[in-house]
Amino acid sequence: MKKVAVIMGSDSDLKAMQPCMDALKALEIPFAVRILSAHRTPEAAAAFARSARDEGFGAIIAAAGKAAHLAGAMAANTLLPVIGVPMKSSTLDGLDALLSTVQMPSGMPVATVAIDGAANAALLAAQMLALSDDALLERFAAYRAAQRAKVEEKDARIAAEYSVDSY
Ligand code: RP5
Repeated sequence: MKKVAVIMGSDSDLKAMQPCMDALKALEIPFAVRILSAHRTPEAAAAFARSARDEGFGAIIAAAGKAAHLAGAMAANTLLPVIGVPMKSSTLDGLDALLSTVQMPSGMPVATVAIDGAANAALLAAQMLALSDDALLERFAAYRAAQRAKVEEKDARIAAEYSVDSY
């Protein structure tokens, strides 16, 4: 099955990205994690993106903070879909990274999730891979069903505890 690449600009992004790895594991999607920077190791980052498809990856998740060009730099060097995760790692609380990641020029899309939206990046990658993987689609549907059941359980509990029929 296709793998997902989880690329981070720095090891300081690792903790915020842990929910991404957790979600990929929960969905039994193989993945690789690398620290590659658009600014500090630009050649290595470009080389990874160029070979990712041949290496068996089906999607790239790129997380970076501050002047976050990593996702865009990945997209520039691959035909694979790239999902950008803006990191909150700055005095601007991630707004800088959000704009740097989402504001791609026409013709070079990056699917940008929320600031620190690590889990959603994994889920979006899962949906991409599930387009051609029925077993993964079933696991993703089960995840959705479990999520729905949790909300329904909370709804029933809160409704019973807080609702008022009459005075
Ligand atoms: C970005 O700069 C990284 O993605 C990280 O979010 C931020 C800070 O990096 P460090 O200075 O902590 O290595 O490139």
